[in-house]
Amino acid sequence: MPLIDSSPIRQDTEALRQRADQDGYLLFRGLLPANDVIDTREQVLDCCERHRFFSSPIVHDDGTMDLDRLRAYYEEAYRLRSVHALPKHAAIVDVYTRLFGRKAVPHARTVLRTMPYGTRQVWPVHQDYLNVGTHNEVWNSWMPVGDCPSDLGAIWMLPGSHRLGVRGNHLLDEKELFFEATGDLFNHPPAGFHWQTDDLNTGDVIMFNSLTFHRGGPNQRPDEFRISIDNCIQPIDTDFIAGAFELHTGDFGKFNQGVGWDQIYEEWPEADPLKYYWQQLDLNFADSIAVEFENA
Ligand SMILES: O=C(O)CCC(=O)C(=O)O
Repeated sequence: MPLIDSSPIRQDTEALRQRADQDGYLLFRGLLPANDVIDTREQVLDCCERHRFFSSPIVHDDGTMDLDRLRAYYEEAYRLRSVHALPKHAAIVDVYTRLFGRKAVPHARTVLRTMPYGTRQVWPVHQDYLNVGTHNEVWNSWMPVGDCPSDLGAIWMLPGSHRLGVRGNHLLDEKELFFEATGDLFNHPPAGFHWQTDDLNTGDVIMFNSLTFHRGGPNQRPDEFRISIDNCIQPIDTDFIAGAFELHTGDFGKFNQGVGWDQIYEEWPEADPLKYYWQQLDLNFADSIAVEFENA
């Protein structure tokens, strides 16, 4: 089933809120200027090239990725200003300002994902509150960095599932953590909802509530990488966790170790307003909520 494009109701606050309440996600086709996305894509692909991703595969025979090479690449790509700027584009923030009815503050912890063909290390079904440590009006924006047909491994949504609230999650062991090559899921999506995805194009952005169940899709295109960025955001007067303004350390918790924003910003313009922007804001911080696992 295709995802619904909310572009026609983008300026209609009431309609936006109703759809957000009903579906737990909002897709906007062509929200970002294509040039900005293409420029980011070129910089990321250059980085892939420098790390020989195209000439020397980074996926092992068992479907796991070569984490040492992925880390070296990620730590370089994470310094690209456009990787951080794209998901904080005014067009995105404006939608959230309308949706929340007050200032929306993006997390600094941008996530760049570079998914090779053949890996089984694909995100399984989850709700983002697990990662963001809170769920009070937190949303995530997911954008392909370039065209992303569904077989390149777009994102899958379970519309309406946010209405279930916080659900017990299974703690997955190493073997279960990701899709197997068959695409079977190991986590347990709630019953009564229907998975939806779509071909996504340059400039499209999917926004979803941190309680909406979703998952990544496996990249089934040999020789191509699925490149995407995701970035959470929440209203200024809600509680933030400190991690929202820390560097993303990779899905395996071992990237960007011993690195701080000063290093990330090294090549950025000196008076760049994107640097440490959250320090200018009066924000409340709280501890992460305790996540309970049914099988812990
Ligand atoms: O990009 C993916 O494959 C998964 C992304 C995801 O789960 C997220 O952004 O929370």
